Amino acid sequence: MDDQGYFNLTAAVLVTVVVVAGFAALMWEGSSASGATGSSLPTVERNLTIQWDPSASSYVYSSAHLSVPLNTHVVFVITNYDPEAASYIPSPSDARVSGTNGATMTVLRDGASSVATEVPFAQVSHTFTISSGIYDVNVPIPVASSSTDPVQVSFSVDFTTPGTFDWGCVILCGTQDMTAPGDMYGTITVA
Ligand SMILES: [Cu+2]
Repeated sequence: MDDQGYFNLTAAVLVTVVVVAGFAALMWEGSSASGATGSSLPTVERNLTIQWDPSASSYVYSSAHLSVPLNTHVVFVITNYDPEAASYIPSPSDARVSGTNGATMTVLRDGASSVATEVPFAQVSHTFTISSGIYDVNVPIPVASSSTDPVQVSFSVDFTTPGTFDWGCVILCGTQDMTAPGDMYGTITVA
């Protein structure tokens, strides 16, 4: 190989390395941003658990009152231990995902993750719903595999308007008092 050929080969390898590295960086950006889909807002995470509460004799959300900073990309992770489906779902839209980034959620069950836009009626356990007019979010939470093998749902919402908004479960899921804070209802403060 003459000098010119060697130079061309070196340049080609260099260009390939730069292109591959750039593409890998793009892929990493996409995969690390958990539902961000291009959001430039800082990300915070909020975790909720739906678990059996002996004193309430029902499954309840772990936190009633949430707060998130204004102008953030909030990733919610909800872990559900309830294996029972709700007895009554008032509207078909209660079983569909709406108002989240991409109008999707990610479901993690038994180590397998999938993106979903709805949950079959017979498998809806609870919902996480905000109907404020400013934030209109509905996420159907599927049943757990068993009471010791939870299902995990994650989704993101960008909060860019301040205020305090109600959230709750909007289906008949068997809990005694649907309006008791800390049970199946609460508030989210954006400030
Ligand atoms: Cu519920």
